[in-house]
Amino acid sequence: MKKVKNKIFIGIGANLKPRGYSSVQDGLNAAMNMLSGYGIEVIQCSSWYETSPVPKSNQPLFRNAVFSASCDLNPQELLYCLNDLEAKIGRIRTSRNAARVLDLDILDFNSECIDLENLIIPHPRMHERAFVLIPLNEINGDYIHPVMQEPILSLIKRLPAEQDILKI
Ligand code: PH2
Ligand code: MG
Ligand code: MG
Repeated sequence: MKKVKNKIFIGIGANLKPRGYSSVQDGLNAAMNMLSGYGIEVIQCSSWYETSPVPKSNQPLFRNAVFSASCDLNPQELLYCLNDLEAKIGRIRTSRNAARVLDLDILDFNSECIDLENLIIPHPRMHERAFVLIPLNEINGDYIHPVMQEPILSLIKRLPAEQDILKI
């Protein structure tokens, strides 16, 4: 019998225009269209948001969204595919919070709690980031953080005030 597919939530963002693309958003749209080539089928994508960098810095503003998707990949394979797609768009990894042409982060995987050497799911900082919680709430208002066991609206209420986020 065929196993049901994994249901995942992914955060997507960027604050630099990739080489060969006309804008930050053009690079993000290209990435969204390349997901199916990895067996990642998008179910629903939130609106796009313009967000201030977290932590606050003089980096350019980000574009962010969150989407749900289905796949047959395990978490490690999924991470490998997302890193490969980031590299295809032209991401070169430098320091942790450096400006980037594409970032694809696994936020949630079947609501499981996963703690591997190179991969922690749910994303360990998602609960403190408006640019994740607000788009996630838009597509899944019933979301409950699998580690904290806290509903998404309650997490949003506890966000620090200084994170600017504007629906485009
Ligand atoms: N990603 C980060 C760090 N800070 N800030 C915003 N607004 N959007 C992001 O996607 C983002 C960030 C690390 O991945
Ligand atoms: Mg990230
Ligand atoms: Mg990342």
